[in-house]
Amino acid sequence: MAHPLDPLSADEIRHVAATLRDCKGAGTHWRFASIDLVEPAKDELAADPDGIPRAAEAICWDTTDGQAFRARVALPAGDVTAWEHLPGLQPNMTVDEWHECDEMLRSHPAVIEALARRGIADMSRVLTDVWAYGAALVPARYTGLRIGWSDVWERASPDGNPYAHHITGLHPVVDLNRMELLELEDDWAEGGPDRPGVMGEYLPGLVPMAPREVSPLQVQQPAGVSFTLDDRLLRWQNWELRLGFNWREGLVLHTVGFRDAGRLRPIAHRMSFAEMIVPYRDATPDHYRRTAFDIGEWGLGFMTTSLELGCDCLGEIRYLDAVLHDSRGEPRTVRNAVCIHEEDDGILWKHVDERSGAAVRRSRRLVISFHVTVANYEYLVYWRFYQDGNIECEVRATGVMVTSYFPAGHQPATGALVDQRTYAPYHQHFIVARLDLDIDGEPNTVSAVESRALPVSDSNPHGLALITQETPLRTESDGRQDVSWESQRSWKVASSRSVNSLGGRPAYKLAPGGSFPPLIDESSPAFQRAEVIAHSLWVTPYAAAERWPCGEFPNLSAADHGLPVWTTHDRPIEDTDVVLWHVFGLHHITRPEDWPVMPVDRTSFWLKPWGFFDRNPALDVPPSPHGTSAR
Ligand SMILES: [Cu+2]
Repeated sequence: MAHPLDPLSADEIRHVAATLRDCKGAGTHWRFASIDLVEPAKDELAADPDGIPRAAEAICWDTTDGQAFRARVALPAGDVTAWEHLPGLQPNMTVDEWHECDEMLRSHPAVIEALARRGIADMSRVLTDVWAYGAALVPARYTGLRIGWSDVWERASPDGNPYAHHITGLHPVVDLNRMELLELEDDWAEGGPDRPGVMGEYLPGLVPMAPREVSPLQVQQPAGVSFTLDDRLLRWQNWELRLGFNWREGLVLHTVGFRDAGRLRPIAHRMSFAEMIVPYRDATPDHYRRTAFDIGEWGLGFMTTSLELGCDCLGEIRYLDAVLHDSRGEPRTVRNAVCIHEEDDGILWKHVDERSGAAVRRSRRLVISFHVTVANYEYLVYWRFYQDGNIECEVRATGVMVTSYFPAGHQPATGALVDQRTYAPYHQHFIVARLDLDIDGEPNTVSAVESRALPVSDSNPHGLALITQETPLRTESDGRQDVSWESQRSWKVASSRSVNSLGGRPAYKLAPGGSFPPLIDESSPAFQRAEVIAHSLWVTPYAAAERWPCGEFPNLSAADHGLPVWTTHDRPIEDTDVVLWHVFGLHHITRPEDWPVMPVDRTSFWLKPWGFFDRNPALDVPPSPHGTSAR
């Protein structure tokens, strides 16, 4: 029997699509943007996890008139329990549209002719890449259409890097419902700049260099792994959590707890990435529309790719598949979508004593990861659990940067030169982690903790005294917080009920490591659609419906209908069930070393116990069996 948090099965997906075809006429001319599990609300789950009926929600639209609907379908009965019209809203982009648009454009006479003028005749080496829009940038004559705009790229050889040779100045604008080219922006001029000679390859055989020598490195666990995976319930070194997955957030961590002296203590009810905003900070005609919402527009789950043993993950691996669907409602399985494995992590703790010798413990961590490919870019997501109660969330960005070329002597100031007359625009990757923490259950209070140096005085004659100041965040306006170099601010999420053996409130701290200011004019359409990027932390009281910080439908959006709207009432957040929205990511000032394929850039945040345990919770980690010192 499925657990109420288990993702929809292939049969359930098929059943929902068939039901809506039969009962609502969502047939040939319709697309399914998403078919997803309706997750039970927190109180339902707490009351009786076995008695919760399963249900699905689907967002679908009629491509003939563009009208979108939200459907609820009860499972397994297949009753349509709700059917809501969503006037004026554009569902997320689908992979099918991306492919169908590419096919349409590559066979379109106007595109073929524009490329021929540039001396490009082999359409099998051409790739188009449709992007979603912000409403403010859509020409008024196309308002209301499901509109996209595209780049055109050419591979230098059949297997060459698809994103190495930009056809700068050529941009199709398309109606995705009619799958029609609306117009072809083309700045080609006789005698204009020719395309530069670029070395944009990364595959062996295409790269003009021999591979370096590296000796083999193997990871072995002769006695097997020390975690257990019972369906989707994962247990490892006192940690216990349940793994979810959906089209939008990709991996979801449910009911994360730590077994402490025989008691399972809750830490998080649910953790995931709720939005990713990537504004390109370049006003030139080739790049000004480029603000991606990789989660709300495309979906990390839909973009998830299969992982391969020995390449993506090393050692003793357990995988989970992900079951998704296409825009016709047909299930599609991503094999090995989520990887679970243990890693050695160097030293956990150590002390060398003259008398008793060295006592050393090696740290081990449990890693749960998935990889997404969003057209040219890859995001690799790692949730890591440690023996000392720490949780680390790391994202690595890699793949191929967007580039374009320019006439000699006219390099735009908004990017870095990476190859001959080729530059990569500066851009930012803002990720919004939604952290529904329950430290020792509910309720919790979040405080900002800051370090302050006391002034020199009679009691502080040497100016050494350093104290911390703890400020409880009482309402949502207090909950808007920024990182601070000056005060080394971090945020403490403390239980309002339980007390540790030292008399304090058990807590976890959110230690930011990858936050940066938005550095953007507030009148910018990109900012208007994603006001969440203004702060590194937002705190809200839990509300089941509040899941998408830039709104549920960021595709073609004009404003941010998420956090800025929810928080206008300035609700109390003290002593309640809180949700933290942490904005972190990469401020990507591009550089030649990121070309032609980018070595991973990393960003992360940590959740660290802070009085949650009475002492170092990793005192019981045994010494390594093969160490010469047995201590
Ligand atoms: Cu980047």
